[in-house]
Amino acid sequence: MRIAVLNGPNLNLLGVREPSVYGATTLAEVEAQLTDLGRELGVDVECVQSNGEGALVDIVHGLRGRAHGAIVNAGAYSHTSLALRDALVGCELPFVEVHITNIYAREPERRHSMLAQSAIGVVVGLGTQGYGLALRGLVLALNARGVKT
Ligand code: CA2
Repeated sequence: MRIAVLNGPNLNLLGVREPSVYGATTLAEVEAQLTDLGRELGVDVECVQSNGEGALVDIVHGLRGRAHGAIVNAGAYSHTSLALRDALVGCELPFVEVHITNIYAREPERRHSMLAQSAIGVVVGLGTQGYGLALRGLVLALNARGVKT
């Protein structure tokens, strides 16, 4: 099983800026932890970050038929990007949406996700640990759909 981990705009700043909001763990550390967890679970993990909406759409297109599922933190595009939802749905890529912060406890413009209605599940507000929880949940959900690890 191959799982993609997609991070959107500004998440390359994780652990570098605003640690009081997003924590002190860097994106490279999160990706390394997910790769290790993937090994433990018997799945290949491929991590990508982009600041561009179109670039994220292109990345999803490139995953069609290659990845069985994805973990997606689309950053601020989560709240605006119908294009990204269309790509995920159009490429038939099952995904779990992740937010490091509890978007429902933040400003009104962050309280709606364009992606959530098409996600298998959503993990919010648990910090960067949420990525690992999402990976475990996604693998279980894909196993239940008959995808072998
Ligand atoms: O809570 C999340 O994971 C978010 O997706 C993070 C996005 C934000 O726009 C969403 O509303 C919620 C922002 C990512 C910015 O990441 C930074 C990390 C460190 C320093 C500055 C920005």
